Amino acid sequence: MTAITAPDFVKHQALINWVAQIAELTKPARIEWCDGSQEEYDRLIKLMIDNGTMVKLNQEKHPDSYLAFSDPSDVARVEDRTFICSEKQIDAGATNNWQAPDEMRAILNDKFDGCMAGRTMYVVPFSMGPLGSHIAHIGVELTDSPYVVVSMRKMARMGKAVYEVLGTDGEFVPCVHSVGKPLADGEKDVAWPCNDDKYIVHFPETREIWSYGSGYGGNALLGKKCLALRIASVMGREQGWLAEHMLILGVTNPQGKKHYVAAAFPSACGKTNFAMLIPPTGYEGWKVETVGDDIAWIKPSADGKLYAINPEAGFFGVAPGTNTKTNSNCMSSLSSDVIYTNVAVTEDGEVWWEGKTKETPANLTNWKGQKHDPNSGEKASHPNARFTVSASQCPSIDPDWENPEGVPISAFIFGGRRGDTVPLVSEAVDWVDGVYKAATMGSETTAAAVGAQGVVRRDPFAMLPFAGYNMADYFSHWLDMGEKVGKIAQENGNTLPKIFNVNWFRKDGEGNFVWPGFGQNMRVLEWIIGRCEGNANAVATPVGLVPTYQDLNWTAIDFSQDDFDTVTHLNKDEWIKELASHKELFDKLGERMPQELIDHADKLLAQIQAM
Ligand code: O2Y
Ligand code: MN
Repeated sequence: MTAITAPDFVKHQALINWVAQIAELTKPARIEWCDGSQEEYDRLIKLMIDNGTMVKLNQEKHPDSYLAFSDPSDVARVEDRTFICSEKQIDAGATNNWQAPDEMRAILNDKFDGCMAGRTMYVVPFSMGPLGSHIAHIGVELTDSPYVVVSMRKMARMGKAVYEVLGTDGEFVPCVHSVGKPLADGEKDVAWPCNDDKYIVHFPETREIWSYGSGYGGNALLGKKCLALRIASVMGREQGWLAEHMLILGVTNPQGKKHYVAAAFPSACGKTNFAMLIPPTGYEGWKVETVGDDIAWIKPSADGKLYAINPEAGFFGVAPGTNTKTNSNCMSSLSSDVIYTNVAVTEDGEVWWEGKTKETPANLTNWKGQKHDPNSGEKASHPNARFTVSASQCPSIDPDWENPEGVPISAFIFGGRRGDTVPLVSEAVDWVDGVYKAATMGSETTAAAVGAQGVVRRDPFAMLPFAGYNMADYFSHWLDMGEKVGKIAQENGNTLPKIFNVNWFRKDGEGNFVWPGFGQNMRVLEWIIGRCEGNANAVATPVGLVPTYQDLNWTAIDFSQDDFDTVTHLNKDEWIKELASHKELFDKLGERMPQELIDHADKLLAQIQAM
């Protein structure tokens, strides 16, 4: 093995040996051990501006902010190139791409051999979760992308302090990333190096992540979807906790009583907006605060409560559609120190995206770096254009968002985009019913997704692309947690969080959305909190406990009983079809589907048929 010199602040010999081993394989021109300093960040930003990867934005309008344009072929996560390589295929399950670990290692060895030639290999230590928190975990990403380094500094706790927590023998998840574009001697680099051949690979048993060919988002910032969801979900199952695709928010009522809820939504359901909700007129004295916008790690305490942390330190949010009306807190978060990717830019160096303002500014440069033609029908920013920003800049950030103990969860909320069938809100009658609701979640595809629009795609727990193991086993893990933690909670006079299902997207006969959404979702949140407190009313239906019109607060809104009926009515035929679709999902998930959920489906069908 090539001997390498690590800086004094790295005292972990196994880590140094691993870096040497990966360097021997990938053959970078140099190795840089990142310390997470401002000097390092500024130097890498300058390097990327000089290379043409990024442009500096108007520093008056966007202080310390930059814009990167990716290669047009490298704009989103690549689910069809994402693999869970467990020893046995059944352990990856029906919803994950699988290849035998030995075969995949042979492919990766070939791909990574010399793939960093001519480039710098950066060693990026990061903590998912507050440094030193008992809920946090450490990863080290080796990457040949400076864009990844600067982004990881915003999205995770990155740098020297992580080595202190690691000490001489601390545990870390090894993550290897390459854009897959080696440079020959003297070859000029391109602005956004990447490779058409992409592999996003997870080895759950050895807890390793290997990513090749993409420099974008979830494919390349390996702390996020790869570690904090796919690998962490495996760790959670083994160790008795939950790694979930959930936002976390805190709600305080005018009397000062606070509850935290964790909520899972598939993409294109306004997850970031909900995480940063601003209570509407009529809700003076109420406060909603943000702990996280995407991922929650949830661990039980000794007395059977569930405590959650946001393992991330930043937001990697979708820009299009974000404006001061849809998400004013988010817009304020973007006032400085932001890395934008694939948005459009004005002549004056100001960023723009579809939905930012009503009028499209003149003379835009689009996300491909070309002059935007407003008559072409093409969008100026890519639909998956992103901002990367520290969570600490969010005006609604919760005072406890970095509490190493986490925050206690009172309710889980699961939601999808459904034009029909699914009511505005329903409460599960018990834990099993809640797990069933989450397991059968579905959402209609939108223009932002590949494939047909308006088709219901089942996305259990919003974890379809993120469960690092067999989805049926994942359901069993949730059921087990309910049983084990529920028992401990009961012994200690506590209760498990209640589980709710929401749908902001019901349409009327003309195809119009009826529920106003955004800040008005507060009305549903108030009812949910009321249910947790035991002071809100609900009636039983075949699909759960629901509010009547009188049970929601209609102060300062014109929303009639008829409107309410449109967003809540239950149609027997629609629900019979819905249950048939759940059965299809369960059949697909195969032999490990928990019998408890199959039996629950039968019970629900009988209830619906009796409607
Ligand atoms: O396309 C990407 O690489 C980003 S995907 C993403 C980013 C932030 C939060 N959630 C997601 C997601 O796909 O769920
Ligand atoms: Mn997400």
